Amino acid sequence: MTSTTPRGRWDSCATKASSAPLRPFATNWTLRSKAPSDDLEPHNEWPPPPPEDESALERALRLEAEEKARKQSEEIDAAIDQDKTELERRRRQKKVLLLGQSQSGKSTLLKSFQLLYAPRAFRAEAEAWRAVIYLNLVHSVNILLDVVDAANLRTSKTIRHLQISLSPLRQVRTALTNTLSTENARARLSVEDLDVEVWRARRASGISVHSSAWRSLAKVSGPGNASQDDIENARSVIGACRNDIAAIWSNKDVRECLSNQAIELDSQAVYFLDEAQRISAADYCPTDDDILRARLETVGVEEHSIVFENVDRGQEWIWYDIEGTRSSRAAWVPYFDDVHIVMFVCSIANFDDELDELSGNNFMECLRLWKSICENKLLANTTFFLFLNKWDLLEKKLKSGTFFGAYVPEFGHRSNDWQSVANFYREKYLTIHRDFSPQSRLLQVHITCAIDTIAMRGILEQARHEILTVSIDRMTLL
Ligand SMILES: Nc1nc2c(ncn2[C@@H]2O[C@H](COP(=O)(O)OP(=O)(O)OP(=O)(O)O)[C@@H](O)[C@H]2O)c(=O)[nH]1
Ligand SMILES: [Mg+2]
Repeated sequence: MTSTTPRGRWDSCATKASSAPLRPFATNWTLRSKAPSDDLEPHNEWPPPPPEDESALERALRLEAEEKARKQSEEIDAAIDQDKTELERRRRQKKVLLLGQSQSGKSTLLKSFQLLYAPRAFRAEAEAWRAVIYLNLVHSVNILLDVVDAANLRTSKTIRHLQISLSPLRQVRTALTNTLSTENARARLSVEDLDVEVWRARRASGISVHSSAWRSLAKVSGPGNASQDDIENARSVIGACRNDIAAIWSNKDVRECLSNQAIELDSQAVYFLDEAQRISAADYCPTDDDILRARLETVGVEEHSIVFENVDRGQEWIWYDIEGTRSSRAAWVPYFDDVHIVMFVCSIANFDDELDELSGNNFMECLRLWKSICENKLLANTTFFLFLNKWDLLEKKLKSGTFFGAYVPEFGHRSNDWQSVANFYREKYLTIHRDFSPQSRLLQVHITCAIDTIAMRGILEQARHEILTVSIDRMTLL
């Protein structure tokens, strides 16, 4: 008869089954049976039958050992289940990389996607967007104040009154920027601060705030919290300035100044000034449209997990939203390795932005960027989506008298309407994709207005469907 105690037997079995590490309940477990007829016969039952001559102490020790083994086994089972779930989650996970120039609409596209497929998560962040929306509004008012200062309109009594009454909004802008920013982003904003020449040279915009900082605002609350105090202070100052904000925005001298100084406010600045009365009300809550319009320059790379709440419930897509400035592009490459989908966003409305002498206008710059993405070997097997975005602003620009052909001679004498221009873009981008891709690859092209939630619903649903279910035949093959 074996002289091992029950505990000793368990230890030896655990050692024997070491290929299924430390797993007492594993089905390939082999125990030596105590049957007298065949002492070496294996059997798979656990726990094994107790020895016939077991003492009370041995029994207590055996039961204790068995209980310990059972717990350990359950823990291993749970860990294996967790690993399987995690593996399955990762298998079903899609990784999406958003690429494109700054201000092309990458973050807005992501917001539209989240609004459509994870509306509860989208709306749960509404409170955090409040500070960003206040910042957008006061930033726009400050641009008007800067313009008025530069034009020296002090002769007008109304303007003088507005300059004084709205001056607290300068401190509000600084406080909100500090609340929302990292040091890095703050430095960038201060460079742009108060410089009318900068506004004149390019469109008036540029709110640069690191999102990882501001998103945490949704979670902090309560009196005494510095961030919340700043937001509450902003709310009350903006509320007190409510009528004067409307007054400066509708003032015809101010409008004239803007046009004399060739300052073109961005569409989101116009939106927030138009909506100032509603936003400055004491009971204001950010709407979906406000959130989509809010401008917050992406700094660095942001990773967003979107878990589908309705269709494909539980499925997770990881989005990498990347800063679009020219200087940041080297930082994109590490993300090329591991993504399933590239969504390239191109604004078709700012073809006339002049860059430096070497780069020419923005139309050429964006084509070059698209070419460099197409020919990148790391992305050879990735599915591509191209969003030719901001057709609404393109239409407005062309209707106001800008001739596309003046900036892109190759356009020739085609009709100067947004559809012809958008189709021209489409052809150019398809040709580059065909000529420079390392191998055949799927590409789907959409002409979009990322802030139009109804139109985006159809487009994003089509994109999601193509990614997940539809055969490759329906995609545009090279
Ligand atoms: N009118 C209009 N505005 C748009 C459209 N798409 C985006 N916007 C606005 O354009 C601004 C810039 O969009 P973002 O999504 O922040 O641009 P981005 O590409 O993420 O820019 P970076 O973060 O600087 O790289 C935001 O205020 C958006 O609301 C569009 O199709 N039409
Ligand atoms: Mg962005």
